[in-house]
Amino acid sequence: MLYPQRNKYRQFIELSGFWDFRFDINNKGLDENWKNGFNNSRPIAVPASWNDQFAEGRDNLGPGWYQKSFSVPCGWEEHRIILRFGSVNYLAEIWLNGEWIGKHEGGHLPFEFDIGSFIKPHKNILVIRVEGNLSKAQVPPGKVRLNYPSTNFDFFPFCGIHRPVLLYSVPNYGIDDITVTTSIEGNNGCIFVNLSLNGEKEVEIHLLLKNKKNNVLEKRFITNRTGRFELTVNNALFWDPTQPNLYDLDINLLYNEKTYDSYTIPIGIRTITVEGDKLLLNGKPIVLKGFGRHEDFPITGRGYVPAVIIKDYSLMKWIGANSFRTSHYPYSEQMMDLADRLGFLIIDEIPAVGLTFEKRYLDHHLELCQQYVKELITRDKNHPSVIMWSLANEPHSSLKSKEFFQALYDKTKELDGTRPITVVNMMGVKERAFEFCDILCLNRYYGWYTEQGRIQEGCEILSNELDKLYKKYQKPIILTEFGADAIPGWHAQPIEMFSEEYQVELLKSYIEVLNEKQFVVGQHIWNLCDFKTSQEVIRMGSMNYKGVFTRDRRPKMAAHLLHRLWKGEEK
Ligand code: GCB
Repeated sequence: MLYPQRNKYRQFIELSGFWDFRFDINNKGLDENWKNGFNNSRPIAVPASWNDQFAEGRDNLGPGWYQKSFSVPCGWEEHRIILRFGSVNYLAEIWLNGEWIGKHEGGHLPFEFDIGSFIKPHKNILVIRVEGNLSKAQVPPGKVRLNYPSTNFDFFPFCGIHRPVLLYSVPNYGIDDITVTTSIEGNNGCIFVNLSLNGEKEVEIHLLLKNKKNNVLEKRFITNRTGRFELTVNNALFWDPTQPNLYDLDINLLYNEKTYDSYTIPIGIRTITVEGDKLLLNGKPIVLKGFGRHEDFPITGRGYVPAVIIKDYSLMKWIGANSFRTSHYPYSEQMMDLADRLGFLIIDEIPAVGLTFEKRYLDHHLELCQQYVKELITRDKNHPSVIMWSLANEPHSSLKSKEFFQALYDKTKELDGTRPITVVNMMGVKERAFEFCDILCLNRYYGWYTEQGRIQEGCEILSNELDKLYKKYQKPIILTEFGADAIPGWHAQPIEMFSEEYQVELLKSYIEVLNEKQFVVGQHIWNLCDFKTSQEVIRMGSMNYKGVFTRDRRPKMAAHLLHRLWKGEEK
C-alpha cells in the first residue's frame, strides 16, 4: 500500500479539520438512517480521539458518528479516486452520499476504498459510524479486567478518527505497489525492487536513484504487470542510526515514450540479522537502547499530533536512545517516515496485547492478528528503520498459544522473510513461542510489582532468569520493558516506591545487570512518557507514571540519569 504522493500524476487532499459529530447514546443511528447525513451534531476535531474533546463523554466508547462534506478537485475525473483512513479505532463503517462503502475492524492501521463510482460532481457527504466499545472478541480484547473502562491492557481505550483522512487520485493504469529489499556486498549495496502494476500493457519502467546531491544510477526496463529489478550501488552509503543515509528512488512508468505515473520512494541500504547471541545491523553487533512508548497526549488522546512526534524524537535523541517499540500497536506512518530520516530502529508491533486464548474467540483472534500482520507489513515493509516484527505483547500464553503463534509466525515470515520476528512476553522460560521466535523479548518488573521496595533482590532474580533463559534457548534477549512509577516532584530519602529517586535507582540497577550480559542486545525502558489509562486502584488519576518524561514531556530525574548513561558520561 503506497502512501499518497503529490506529483504530476498523483494528488491528494487532506480532510482534516472540524467535522460534525454525534454520540449515538441509544444506538438508533442505523435505524434512523444517519448514513444519509444527520442533524443535531456538534463540531469535533479530526484527527483526534473524541474522549477528551468534550466536557462530558470521556468514557463513552461509542458508537459515535462523524460526517464531513467535500468536493473532488477538477481534473481528477480521469483517475481512480481513493478514500484513505490512517487509523480509526475500533470499528469503522462508512457511507458516501448514503451508499455503503465498506467497513474496517481494528485501530492503528490504514484502510482505503476506491470511491470513484460513488462520487457526485459537486457536494459529497461522507458519514462514518465508529464503534469503540470493548469486547472479548476483539483484538486487543476488552471487558476482561476490573478496571474502568474495562480492558485487558494498560492504556486508555481512546476512540475515534485518529489519523488523517485523505482523498487521493492515482492513474488508472499505474504503479500499484513497490517492495524494496536491500543487501550488502563489501562496499556495495544491492537494491531489489519488486513492482506491481495495474493493467496488462507492456510498459517501460525508468528508475532513477539519487542521493542528496546527485543522480547515482539510472536504468530502463520493459515489463508488464509485475517486475523485479536489481540495482547495485558501488561504494554505497549504508543506513544506520548514526548515519541514516537515504537514497531516493524515482520510479517512472512510460508507455509509447510518454510518462503516465511516477512514485518516489526513500531507500536505506541496510541488513538486519540474528547470529548466535547477537543482533547484527549491516553485519555489526548492535545493542538497542530506548523505550516502549505510547501515542498519547492531553486532549488529543491517541490522535496524530505532528509536534508531539517531533518532540519525542528530539527527547529520544537527547537522551541517547537509538530505538523504540511501537507498543502496543502500530504508530502513525509519519512517525515511521521520521524514524528512517532520523535514524531510529523500530520493533514494529501489531495491536495484539493481552490475548487470552479463550477457546470461543481463538479462531477470530487468529484471523484478526493475521489481518493486522498483513496490513502492517503492507504498510511498513519498505522502512529501513523497521528491524523486527512483534506479534504480540504479553499474551496470556497457554498450551493453545504455541499453535496460534506458530501460525502467525509462519504467515509473517511468508510475507517478509527479511526481518526477525518476536513475541513480547511475560512468561519467561515457560513461553512456548520462544522455541521459534528469532529473538526473545521479555518484560520484567521485579522490584516493582514483585519484590516491592527491594530493588537489589529484584535485580538478582532478573539476572538469574536471564541466564536461565539464554541457557535454554541460546538466542539473543531484549528486555522490552522494565521500570517504576514515579510521581513527578515526589522525593524520598531513604528512597521508596513512587519517588523519582526510586525510579532512578531501579533503572540504574537493571541497566547494570543488562550491560553485564553479552546475550542481552536491547534495553527498552517502560515508558518514554507518563500516559493515560483506565481507572484502577494501582493507577492514581488514571495515569501510568512509569514515564521518564511527564505526559507533557518534562524530564524526571530518571531522564537525566539515562542521558548520562546512554551518552556515556556515567558508567
Ligand atoms: C506491562 C505491559 C504494559 C504496562 C506495564 C505496566 O507489562 O506490557 O502495557 O503498562 O506493564 O506499567 O504495568
